[in-house]
Amino acid sequence: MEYIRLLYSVLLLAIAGLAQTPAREPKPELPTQSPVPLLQNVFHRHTISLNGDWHTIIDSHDTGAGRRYYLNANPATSSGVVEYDFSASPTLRVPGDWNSQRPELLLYEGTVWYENSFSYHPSANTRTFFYAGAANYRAHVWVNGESLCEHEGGFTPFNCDATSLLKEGENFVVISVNDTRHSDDIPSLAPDWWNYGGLTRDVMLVEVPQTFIEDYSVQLERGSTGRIAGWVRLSGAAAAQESASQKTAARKITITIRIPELKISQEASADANGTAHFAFDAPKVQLWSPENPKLYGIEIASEADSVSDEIGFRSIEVRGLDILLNGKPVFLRGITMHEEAPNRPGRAHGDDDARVLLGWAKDLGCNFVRLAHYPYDEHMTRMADRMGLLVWSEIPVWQAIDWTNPKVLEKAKQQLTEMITRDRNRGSIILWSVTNESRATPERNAFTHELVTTARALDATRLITAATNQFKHPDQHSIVVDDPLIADLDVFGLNEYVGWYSGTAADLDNFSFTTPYNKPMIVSEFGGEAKAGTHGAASQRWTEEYQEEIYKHQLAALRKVPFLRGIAPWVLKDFRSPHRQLPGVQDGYNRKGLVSETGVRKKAFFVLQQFYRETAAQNTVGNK
Ligand code: GCB
Repeated sequence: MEYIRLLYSVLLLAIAGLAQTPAREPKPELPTQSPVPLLQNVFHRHTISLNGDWHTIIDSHDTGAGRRYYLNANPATSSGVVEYDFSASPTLRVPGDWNSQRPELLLYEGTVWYENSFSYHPSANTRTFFYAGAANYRAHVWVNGESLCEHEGGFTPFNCDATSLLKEGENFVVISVNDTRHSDDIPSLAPDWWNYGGLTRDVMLVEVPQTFIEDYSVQLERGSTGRIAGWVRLSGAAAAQESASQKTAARKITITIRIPELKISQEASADANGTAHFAFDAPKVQLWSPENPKLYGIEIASEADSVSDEIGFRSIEVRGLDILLNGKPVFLRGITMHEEAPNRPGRAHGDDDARVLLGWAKDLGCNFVRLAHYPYDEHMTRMADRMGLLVWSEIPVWQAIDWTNPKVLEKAKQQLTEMITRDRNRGSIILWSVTNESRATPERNAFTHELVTTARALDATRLITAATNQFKHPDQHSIVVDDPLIADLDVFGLNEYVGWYSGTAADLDNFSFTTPYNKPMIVSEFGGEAKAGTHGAASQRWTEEYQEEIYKHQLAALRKVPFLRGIAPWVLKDFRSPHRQLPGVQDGYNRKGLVSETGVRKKAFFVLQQFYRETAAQNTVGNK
C-alpha cells in the first residue's frame, strides 16, 4: 500500500513538472561541434571583423535558451508569441566587458545574449571559421539559428568551422555568454580581481582554403642561437594527399618557409598527418632582446595557403642559478600586471591599451612583465614582442582550486594548451606559469605536476614556472622558500608581502632568504597599498610613504639574495577587486598599484624606477 502511495506521488510530481515546462520552451539542441584546433595567427589571415555594436539581452534567469533567443525571431512577422527582439534591444561594444559599459551591469554575473547581423559572401573552396579572442567564461555560439559550438574558459581564444551554416547575403550570429562562478571552474570562486563578463576580445570570421595552414612553430632550436627549427601543420592535408594519391602516384605536399631579410627559403614535406618538420642554419640572425627587439617577417606557404608573421628569435635557458637570454645571464627587471584598461574602467583590449600599459612598464625601466593571472589579449603579447619586454604568461590556476576533480584538471590543461598554442611564436614569452599561490598538498602537487608535463610536451623551448607563497619563518630573521612544486620547475616565483600582510618593512633589513632548491628565483610579488595623493608618515598604512617604505626595504633586502634573478612587484596599476571594500581608501580597488586607476604615479613608482636604472647598467642586482 505504502509502495502504491509513493508511486502515486511520484507520478503526480512528474505531471506537475511537465505542466510547468511550457511547450514554447523546448530544450536547446546540442551543439554541433566542440571548438576545433586553434588557427595560428588569425591576425594575418583573411578575416571579416565582427567587432562593433552587438544587440544584447540580459538573461538573469537563464531562460533565453528555452525561449530560443538563438533563432533571432522577429516579433512583428513571427506567428505566435515572441517576447524578445534583438533589433530593438540595447547594444554593447565588442570587444569589451559588459560591466564597464552600463552602470547596472557593474556587478552583474550571469548570462548576456549577443546578436550581430552582417552580410557575407562565401567564396568557393573556402572554409570559414568563427573566431572569438575570449568570451568570459562560458560561450555558446549559434549561426543563423543553428548551434555551432560551446567554449569554456574566459581568457583564451576558440574557433569553430562555420562554413556549412553561413549563406550568401544576410547572416546572424547569436552568442550566449555566462560568467557565473563555480567551485569547479578555473579560476574558482573568489579570485582577487573583477569578474569582467562578455566578449572581451576580437570576434571575427576567418577564411582559409580547404587545405590550410592550421598551426606552426618557428623558433630557435633549443639551446642554439643560430639554428631555426619547427614544424607546420596542415589541416585537411591527409584528405588532400589521399585523393591525390588515388589519381597519381602518392604525392607529398611541400611547405616553404621564407625569411626574406635573411635570404632564407626552405622546403619541407608534410607527412601523412599533414605535418612538416624543418630545421636550418641562420648564422646571420640578429637575436631578439629587450634592447634590440628585432622581428623578422616570415612567410609560410603550402600549395593552397600562405600566411605571414613577425617573429623574434631568441634563446632562453637556465644554467645553475642563472637565466640565460641568448646565452648570457639576464636579470629580470619586472612588474606584475592585471589586464585592466589604463585610463578608463574595464578590461584592456587591442593595441592602444597594450601600448600604454607596456609603455608604463618601459618607463619604470622594466625588461620584463608578469602578465598575471590569466592569458592576456594577443595584442598584448604581440606588443611585448615589438616593444622588447620579456613575458611571464600564466593560467588562472589561482589559490584554491578543486585539485581532486579530474574535470578541473582537464579544464586547466585545456586553458594551458590554448595559451601555449596561441602564443608559441611570440619571442617575448620566456616563461609559462602553471599556478599562483596554491597550498602544497599531495593533490595540488599531482595536479601541477600534470600541468608542467603538459606544458613541456607542448613547448620544449621555454621555461616553466609558478608563483609560490609557501615559505617558513624558522626564526624572526629568515624566510625558507620550500614548496615541492619547485622540483618540477625551471625557475620559481616567490610571492611575499613582508611589510604589508606580515611584519614591518624594516624587518626585512636583517632577513635571510634560503631554499633547498638550486634554481633561480624571481620575486613574483611584493608590495602594499596606497591611495594616490594620500600622504603621511612612513608608518601610516595606505599612504604613498608607507608603500614607498616597503619598496625601499624590499629592494635593499632582495638585492642580497644569492639566487634572485628577477623581481616583479605587485602591481603596475590599481585594479578593481570585490575583496577591497575599505570606504574612502579602496572603494572596490586593490590599491597596490604603482600607478592609480587614473594614471597617477605614486612615490613607490620612482623608487622602483631608480632601482631599475641602477641595475640596468649592471644587468644584475649585485647578488653574486
Ligand atoms: C597575492 C595574489 C594576488 C593578490 C595580491 C594581493 O598574493 O597573488 O592575486 O591580488 O596577493 O593584493 O593581496
